[in-house]
Amino acid sequence: MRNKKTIIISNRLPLRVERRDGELHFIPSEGGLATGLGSIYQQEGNIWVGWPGFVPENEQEEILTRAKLAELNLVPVFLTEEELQGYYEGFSNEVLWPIFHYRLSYAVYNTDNWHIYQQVNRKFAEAVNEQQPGDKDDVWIHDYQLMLLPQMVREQHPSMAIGYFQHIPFPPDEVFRCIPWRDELIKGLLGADLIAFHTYNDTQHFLNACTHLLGLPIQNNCLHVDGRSVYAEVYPMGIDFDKFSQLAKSAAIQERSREIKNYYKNRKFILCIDRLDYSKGIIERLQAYESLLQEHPELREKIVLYQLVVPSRDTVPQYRLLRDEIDRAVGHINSIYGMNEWQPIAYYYNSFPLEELSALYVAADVCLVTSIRDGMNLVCKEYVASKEDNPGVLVLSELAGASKELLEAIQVNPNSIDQIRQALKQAIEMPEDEQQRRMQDSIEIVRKFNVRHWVKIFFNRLHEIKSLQKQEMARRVRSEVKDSISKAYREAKKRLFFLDYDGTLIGFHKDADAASPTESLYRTLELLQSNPANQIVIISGRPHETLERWFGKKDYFLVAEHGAWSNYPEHHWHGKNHISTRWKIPVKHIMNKFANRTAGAIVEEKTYSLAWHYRKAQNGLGQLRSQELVDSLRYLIPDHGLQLLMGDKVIEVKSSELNKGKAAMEVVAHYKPDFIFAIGDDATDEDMFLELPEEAITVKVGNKKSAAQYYVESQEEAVSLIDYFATENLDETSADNNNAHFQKL
Ligand code: GDG
Repeated sequence: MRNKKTIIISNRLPLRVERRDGELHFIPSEGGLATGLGSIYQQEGNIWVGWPGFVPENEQEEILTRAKLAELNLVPVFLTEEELQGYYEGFSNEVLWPIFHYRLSYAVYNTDNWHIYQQVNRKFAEAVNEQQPGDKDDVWIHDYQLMLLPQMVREQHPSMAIGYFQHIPFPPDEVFRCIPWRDELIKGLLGADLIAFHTYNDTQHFLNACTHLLGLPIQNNCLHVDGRSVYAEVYPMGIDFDKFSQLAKSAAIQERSREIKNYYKNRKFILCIDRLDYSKGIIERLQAYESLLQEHPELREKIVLYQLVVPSRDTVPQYRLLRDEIDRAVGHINSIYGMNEWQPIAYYYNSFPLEELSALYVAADVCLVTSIRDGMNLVCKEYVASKEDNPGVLVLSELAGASKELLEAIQVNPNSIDQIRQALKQAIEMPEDEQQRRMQDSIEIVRKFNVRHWVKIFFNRLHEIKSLQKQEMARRVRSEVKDSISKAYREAKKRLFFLDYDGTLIGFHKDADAASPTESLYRTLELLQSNPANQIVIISGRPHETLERWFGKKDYFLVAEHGAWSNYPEHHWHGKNHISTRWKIPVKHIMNKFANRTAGAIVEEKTYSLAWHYRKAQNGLGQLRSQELVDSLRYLIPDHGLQLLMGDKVIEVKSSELNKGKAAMEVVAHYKPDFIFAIGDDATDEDMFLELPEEAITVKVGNKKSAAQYYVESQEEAVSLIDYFATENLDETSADNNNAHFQKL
């Protein structure tokens, strides 16, 4: 039997390429992601798909490369110069990166680059396909360069477990909206089953984009996409804690750290490590450092700022400009404030071995992270992990994802030079016992939520989601479920069909009056009712006058206003006259007050209920006002024996003596059926699902939490299920022409 396989996909493969003695050598990367996923992709059968970095175009070498990479379980996706330019530099780094880091003015929208981004995502999808994955395999896609890939993989493998993790922030939907291709990007992500981010805010921003831009229904953090439940969740990435902590304790690193300190004459050592990027707030930090030297001349010669900038993306114009700007700022500060024996800033534009990084972390009295925006920021966690045995203070931007976890760091707004300056002063002067206490809390967090833990909980959740989806599939009305319902249908002689109206028989209309029955709906209902063994009950919250207008001439039983009115058995309307309506005065007053504040909201008065509709109100505002309305109404509810219903874009208040459950049971008591079918989409239909006898077949429209046994995905599917029963009549009539049993009915 074929083993289950895990496929990791990211823009870059986790390796470094070195040419020694004329031969290419591939050295696995030591980066956080590579370490965390090492235990997964290095297992036999598993693979990591990505761009290997430079590869000479000559084919012979390409074959050689493939063979060597295969030994490391790595599958290369080779990219041409043009592809790299359009997909990576052009689209990923000149549209997605700036927008996702709130730098709207840096974005360069170029349609050709968008097409190349699509094309390269497709290329990655083909590379995955070449691995001939099975539907039981797991795929984990990483980061913003591959936002379209989840859906591309999904199209080929409908039931595969697909996870996506975004390492950079997700912006508020109003910012995300600026991207001309925003809908396609979200749809691409929604191919995944689990879409994860570093922080709660990123997750909320993504969910808002799904509802505000695509109008997708959402329940907590779950979206329903083509019949599949997709979850957006928070998984803050960790680091390899043990590696950094053990390195920091090793004799060699301790020794190197002492050398560094001595070299800088045991001055207070402030460490900054960043990839060259405008999101890291390097310029702002240098300004804050200058302001510290200006405001506190007594600190001159007593401190040193060690700034390591790792070269990155320097072919993108913004990055080249930034590099020049840093050069100028460092030169300016060193030339103005420096003295013979003292340079205020030690600046390196370079990449160092991990051991050197570790020695710097150990040596640093302060680690200063001032990202203007950062998905997580691993540098600050690496610093914390290196501080088990020696004191240190972390100054951390509140706009880095890590700030949500490292609450004991001194947190600063990176745009405030004053705050950074004050934080630096506080850090430099912090007593050692306070340093230790604060650092200890951070250490515990970084230790526990390390990168292996992150990988483990992500995969556990992905598998859990897959099994939730399977359970949902079992509840979904598909052919097997239909077969078993059909069997019960055929065996019955007296059947009742409870059909909710809005959202079930007819789709959602902004204008409630426009939702009148269509010709085809009339035909379906007529066909169903034409079997003498079938009785339709239209059970709705609508006023009885409306139901009378639409269905008064039919033989259906009609139940209006959640049971306040009904027209059976004699086909004339009677209401529940004993029910008090005194409560309507205060409730109407409150509802009117809110309708006057909310354009598009209206109050509907029915005999025994009041409804506050906000279908036509501004998206989001209607929701907010409806919540305020519910809060204002709450105190009236128990005193007057009322029930408050939160339906689809409507808040309804009615006497609790009335509900669809009680109304349906009255019909059952009168009609005595041997087959009951009930279908509805709303909270009001839940009463019906709960009260009907256990053997009733209850169906919810939409895959939401419900007391119903089954669900159909959409209103259209609801009608086609009813149509299925209606056509069943035809089969039955022809099949049973010779059947005395049915002819009797
Ligand atoms: C993205 C998100 C998110 C740095 N200099 C050297 C070196 N490094 C290593 C650090 C650290 C890594 O590079 C940088 O990670 P960050 O998290 O700080 O930033 P990004 O590269 O922008 O990463 C970020 C991250 O993805 C993970 O999800 O945290 O928000 O932007 O590990 O140690 N490593 C070596 N030499 C150096 O000179 N060997």
